[in-house]
Amino acid sequence: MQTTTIKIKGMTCMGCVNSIKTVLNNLKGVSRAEVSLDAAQAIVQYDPTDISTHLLKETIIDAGFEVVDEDE
Ligand SMILES: [Cu+2]
Repeated sequence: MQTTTIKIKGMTCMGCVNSIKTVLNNLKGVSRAEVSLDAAQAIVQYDPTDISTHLLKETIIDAGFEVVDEDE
């Protein structure tokens, strides 16, 4: 299990937080996703054999938000 922090742009309310939380938690390989509006980030615990950070980010983008890309 690994943990990654993903910086997110575009969240404005708890509805945004909850929708990102839901899509992340529904992904196979994600064991836990915590999303913070104040910190503008998601902290995701995932199994790298099932899912990549790339797909995690893609999922957030597909949900209508922006990911601030940092070097990994
Ligand atoms: Cu919102």
